[in-house]
Amino acid sequence: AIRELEDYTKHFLSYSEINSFLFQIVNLVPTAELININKTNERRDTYVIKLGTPMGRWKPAIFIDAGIHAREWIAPATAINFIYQLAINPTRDAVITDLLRKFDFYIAPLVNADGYEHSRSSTSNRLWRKNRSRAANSHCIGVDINRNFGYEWNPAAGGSSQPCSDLFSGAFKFSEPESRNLRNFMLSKKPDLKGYLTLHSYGLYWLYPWGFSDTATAVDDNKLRAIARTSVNAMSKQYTIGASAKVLYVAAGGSDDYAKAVAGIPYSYTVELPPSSSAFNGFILSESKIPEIAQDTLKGLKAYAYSIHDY
Ligand code: ING
Ligand code: ZN
Repeated sequence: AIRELEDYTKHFLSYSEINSFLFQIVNLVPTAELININKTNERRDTYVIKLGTPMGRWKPAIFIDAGIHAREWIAPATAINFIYQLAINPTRDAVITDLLRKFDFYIAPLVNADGYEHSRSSTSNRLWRKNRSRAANSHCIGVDINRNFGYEWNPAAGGSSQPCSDLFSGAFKFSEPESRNLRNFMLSKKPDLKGYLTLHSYGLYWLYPWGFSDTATAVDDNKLRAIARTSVNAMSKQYTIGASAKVLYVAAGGSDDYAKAVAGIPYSYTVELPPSSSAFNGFILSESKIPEIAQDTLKGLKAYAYSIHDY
């Protein structure tokens, strides 16, 4: 269905609705650009939208993605709200105007469109996490895209070598188009990218590398923690901050570790959106929660952007 532009921000959209939204934004906003970062396993196109005020000189950039995991519907919804607020700036927010002059924002609202559509389909599994690729020697489907990235890839560290596991790391690093698409995009924008936020749910965590080991500490751990602290202090929800393997669990092959270690993005974070970790079935949220969650997270994004700008 054709929706009013603002209406797109209030619902859990389908893949095709997300694309309609993106196409309308680039038609409306002369400085917005759409980049097709290639197809998913089931051959859906994956888009990144670029938003920023051209300043006639180099600017640092922030890359935000969402929807690596199929069932975490609040993540793409939050990314759609970010795009709307940055592209349209309906409240003429001076902070947004300023940030668009300081940075280019690249936002990929739906990385794993195949898994997302599977999770949306009434005849399937709402709690599907992985993509939809078929393993070579198994009847099981899907790889966990956040275990498939190539830095310190290791199924034994918080992933799995079993195709039937929800945490299947893939047969080898970057076996999946969805992780390769993100990798290729990050590498193509190197060295512009200064920040990376990957939106997940749930639990209220603002996490930074490393995920691959709970005994490894990033050389700039103090800085990563200070930026996380500044980001979460701007929000009303009570987020926990820390290195992901230390405060949550060990998980090798995540996009944030790769972004920092290989793509050279210094300030790389995984954001676990609401609800809190104590929620029952926290992947399933009412659409009525989208605006408040998105508005609160936008405050975190603004604080994050200013914080990394000054480092
Ligand atoms: N959580 C992340 C996961 O992929 C994570 C948490 C990210 C752990 C990065 C370690 C490194 O398991 C969700 N909700 O997907
Ligand atoms: Zn996730």
